[in-house]
Amino acid sequence: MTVYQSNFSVGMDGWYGRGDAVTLTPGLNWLKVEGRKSSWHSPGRDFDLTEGCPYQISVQVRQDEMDSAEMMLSVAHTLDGKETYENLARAQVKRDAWTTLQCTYTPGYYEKFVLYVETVGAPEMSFEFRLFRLEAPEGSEAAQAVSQDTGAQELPSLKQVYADAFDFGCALPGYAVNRKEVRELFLEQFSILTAENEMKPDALLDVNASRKLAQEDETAAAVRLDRARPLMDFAKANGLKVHGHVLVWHSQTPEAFFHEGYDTARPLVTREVMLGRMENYIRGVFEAVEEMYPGLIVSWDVVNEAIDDGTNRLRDSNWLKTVGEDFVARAFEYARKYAPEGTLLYYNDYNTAVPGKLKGILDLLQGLLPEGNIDGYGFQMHHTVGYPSMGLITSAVEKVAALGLKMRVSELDVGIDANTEADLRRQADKYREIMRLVLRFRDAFEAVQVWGVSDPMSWRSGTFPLLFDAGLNPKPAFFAVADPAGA
Ligand code: 9MR
Repeated sequence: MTVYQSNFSVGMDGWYGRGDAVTLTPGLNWLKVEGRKSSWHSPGRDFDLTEGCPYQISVQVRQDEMDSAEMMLSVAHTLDGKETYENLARAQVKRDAWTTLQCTYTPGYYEKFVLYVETVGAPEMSFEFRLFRLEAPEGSEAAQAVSQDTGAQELPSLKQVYADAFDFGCALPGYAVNRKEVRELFLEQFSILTAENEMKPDALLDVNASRKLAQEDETAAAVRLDRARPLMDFAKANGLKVHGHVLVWHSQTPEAFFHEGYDTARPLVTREVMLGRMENYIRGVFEAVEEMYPGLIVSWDVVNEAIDDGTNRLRDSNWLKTVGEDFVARAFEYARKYAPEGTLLYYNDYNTAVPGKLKGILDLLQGLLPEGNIDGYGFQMHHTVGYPSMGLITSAVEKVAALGLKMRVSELDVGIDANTEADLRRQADKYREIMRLVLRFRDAFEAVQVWGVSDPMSWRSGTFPLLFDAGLNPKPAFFAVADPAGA
């Protein structure tokens, strides 16, 4: 477990300059080390380390003065008033590239320990460091000692930051449940989970079983939960809420669903048959979930992305072809009929901030209101730092809010061009502005969900769009979301 972590979002956290003129200045989430005159001049911090405990220590360092500089993580320990030193880890640090120094260190008996970061040569080089982390084995004496100590700088928890306003959640793919560090981070930060792919029709519809049943009854639709189960089990075991995604969608839905005998070589089924299949599928999903996970799913995306980006009317899809224009209304009718009481039913879409598309979405929502089966609208918000502008996003939220529907941000991510400090700052600013907007409408918003835990896990990993980096370290965007009122 992590027994100490510096994220430097709040001050110096006990770090000080070793060497007369050494200064430490806080940056975005790092400390800058300047004024060095000797290779041992360094940032250091006193640690109360337990003898014999195998600590994992890591820190990230960066410099922009040399093509490459060798840097070290070291310890100064004192016994009977005498200070001695050990170099624990070293690495070549290339210009402008955050580089990790890491080691396992098992302290001997000493009265005092100072961990510090120094250079090999390069006595006057300035550098930056961040994410100094100390881990001790679960259950060890050191882990217990430090967990009672308030010295460790905990990361803020997003679900706690927003607890009074709405749920803060995240999409998770099934494979990630096997990663302990992802599970731990998820539980620390998020209160609601969405299966990234495992509850879509191509995961839940059992085509082979449906094909067999269709020999007797063309309207049959068989459902299986196997792909969703690891995620649902994880949520259930840990008291997370689940948001269901998605019942009716043009994409990630087996083509066979729409054909006679579930056979893609045969024609599309009639409206009556497709309505029967839609009802049986929706009923089947609610029944299967209620049987195994009663009360776990608090809300569903009933229909996803029905509006076309070009025409701003219903997109051409198998649903439109078989059922016709009222397929959205029928989906909500059936969802309401079979959903456990209190389940919130959403229409979910992207590009809401694009004025033409917004008009199409508002028309669709307005048409659904009289039947009373829709509870809310989900804004996907797959954005970039440059687009759409906050003005467009604000206007979209205001217009949907005016319909009196509940709202949620269902799939938030903000892409950048490159993983540079400048872009990371702009990304943090955009996230912060979005959270400020959502807070303005906090009475109507039920949840905000980011679409993935860390950048490499994102569906658009090339744009580094999420709150945690490849090492699951919090990015500037994380701290912005955790402190929306900040500067
Ligand atoms: O993140 C999902 C990715 O893993 C899938 O390959 C992709 C396939 O369509 O779907 C992604 O999730 C989408 C979500 O279901 C609906 N809104 C857009 C999301 C990003 O494409």
